[in-house]
Amino acid sequence: MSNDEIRLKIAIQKSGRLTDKTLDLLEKCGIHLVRSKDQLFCRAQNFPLDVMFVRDDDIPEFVSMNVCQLGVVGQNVLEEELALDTAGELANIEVAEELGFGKCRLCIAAPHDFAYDGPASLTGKIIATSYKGILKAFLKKQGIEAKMVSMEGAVEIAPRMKIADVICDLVSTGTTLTANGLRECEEIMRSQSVLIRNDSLTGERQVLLDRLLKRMRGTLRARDSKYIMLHAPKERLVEITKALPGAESPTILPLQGCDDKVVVHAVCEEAVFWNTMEELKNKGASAILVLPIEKMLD
Ligand code: PRT
Ligand code: ZN
Repeated sequence: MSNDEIRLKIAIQKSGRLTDKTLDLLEKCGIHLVRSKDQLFCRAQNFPLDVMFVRDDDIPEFVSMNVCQLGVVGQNVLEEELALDTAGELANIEVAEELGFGKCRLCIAAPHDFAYDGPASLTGKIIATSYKGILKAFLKKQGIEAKMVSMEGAVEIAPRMKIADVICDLVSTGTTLTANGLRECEEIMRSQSVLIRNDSLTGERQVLLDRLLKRMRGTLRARDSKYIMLHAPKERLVEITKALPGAESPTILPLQGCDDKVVVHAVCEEAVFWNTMEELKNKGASAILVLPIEKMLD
């Protein structure tokens, strides 16, 4: 391998909620990483990609500085870094793809006895948060004056400790809020993890990114898609194919030894639930098989 081989560098979370899903996505894109536990840098053997393991908060800056051309980070972190970046240094970051995992929402949550009746109820209150940038922009947009207290972790204990009246924090299942006697009052933003890129990629690096993106999109589409096979009576074929969720052009094949039925194969780019299968059966379909799809490439 020559030393001047063009390679891409991607920054991903070293250890946290996004790490396993990001590594899994790379693996499904055919990128094999052999990583020891404390390693901060890893070279993929079968794709010109190097992986840097860092704290998620550092990822936007690394991508902006072209230390890494790519990064995987929650939209919440990206938006927060952008909100704090008054000098516009991060303006060269672009979102290349929404990755669909790490879903959560940034919310205002308050103790049960706090009378919340819209954002105006926050006037003059103290809000504890790790997302001062996003929260400040939200309050400004709503025309509300409130005090913010920065907390880097355990934000949910702030009201009980009398540090703040309410909190602004990430929620996914809501269990943490419930366990701390809080309820969700207002959603400020929805988040999921995204692939970010430096907007100045050109030439061979851009070609590499396009290849990687095609693989990622193929993996992400496959994740949400199913392959359906079934037998359908010819006279109900139109009805049955209409009932297939998110299937554009099914393949229709003859069924050996059976003139009044055909075989239907279709890629459904949506979840296939039991009630869809029951509906298909009620319309006369039989031998219904739903199979997972591993990869897709158009
Ligand atoms: O060390 P490093 O700085 O890299 O990691 P971190 O501690 O800042 O981040 P980490 O690993 O906790 O989260 C990484 C990303 O995962 C976040 O930036 C979000 O994009 C995403 N994510 C998805 C979440 C959650 N869901 C989530 N539930 N991040 C944090 N939480 C926390 C939340 O702050 C609260 O404490 O989980 C608790 C609430 O969870 P529920 O399920 O009880 O509602
Ligand atoms: Zn972090």
